[in-house]
Amino acid sequence: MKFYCANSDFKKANIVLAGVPYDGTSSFRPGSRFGPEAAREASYAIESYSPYQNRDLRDIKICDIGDLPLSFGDKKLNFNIIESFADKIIHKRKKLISIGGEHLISYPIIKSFKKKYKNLCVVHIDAHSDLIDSYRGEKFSHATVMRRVAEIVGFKNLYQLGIRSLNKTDMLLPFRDTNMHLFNLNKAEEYAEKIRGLPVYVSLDLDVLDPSVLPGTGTPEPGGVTYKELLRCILSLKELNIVGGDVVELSPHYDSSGVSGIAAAVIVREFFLFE
Ligand SMILES: [Mn+2]
Repeated sequence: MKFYCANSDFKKANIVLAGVPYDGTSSFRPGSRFGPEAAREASYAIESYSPYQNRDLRDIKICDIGDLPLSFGDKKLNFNIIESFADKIIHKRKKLISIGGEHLISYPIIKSFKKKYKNLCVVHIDAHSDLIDSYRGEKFSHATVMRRVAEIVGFKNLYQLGIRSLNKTDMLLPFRDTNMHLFNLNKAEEYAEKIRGLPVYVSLDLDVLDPSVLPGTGTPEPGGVTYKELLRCILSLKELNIVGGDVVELSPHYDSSGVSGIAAAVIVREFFLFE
């Protein structure tokens, strides 16, 4: 199944959508490997037209290339598959939008983008800071991913929003005051002003939403933002030079209503329409 209206030929497409169904380091409950398919399925329940942007998916060329063929257990092998795939898409000058999978999938993708864009900025929207240095002995985990990303792009080029679950030590990081905004998304516009013109990668962990809005995720964290707040934040980034992005941590089986998949599908649609 392809994402709704994402049926362009690869050669003609400006945007490539890829599913990255990996959840090997999920610390609490796995299941995000089923995220990409759930988002695709849910995309048939929404309209191709966005009233927020007055644009329609039918008017743009998106190629859903399906899910990357990943291993369940071999993290390094998966990193290689994901990174070399991203390399190819970037080389072809297409915008890559990925659906996770757990948050760790952002690491090999951002590594690839950083090779191409020396001054890459990352906007990270999430309930969790994902900044600890190692989680239960693992340097590469969905709980450490933004620490690893910061090591690649530089802490000052990482902009965090919506964080409400973190370690006390995160509060002592030198970029805390300028680049880490807690509890809400109110600094999105200010960040956007700062990074205007620079190449930007947006990494969106859906658990930034309140669990009452999006229960279908692996590490739900109460006290989250509303759907409208997230949408407003996303739309405030649309004038930026967004070179790629991901939507991660949709874990559909924890939400029997299916509404989480629909929330993810609308967000992905809005990302597409930035183009
Ligand atoms: Mn998270």
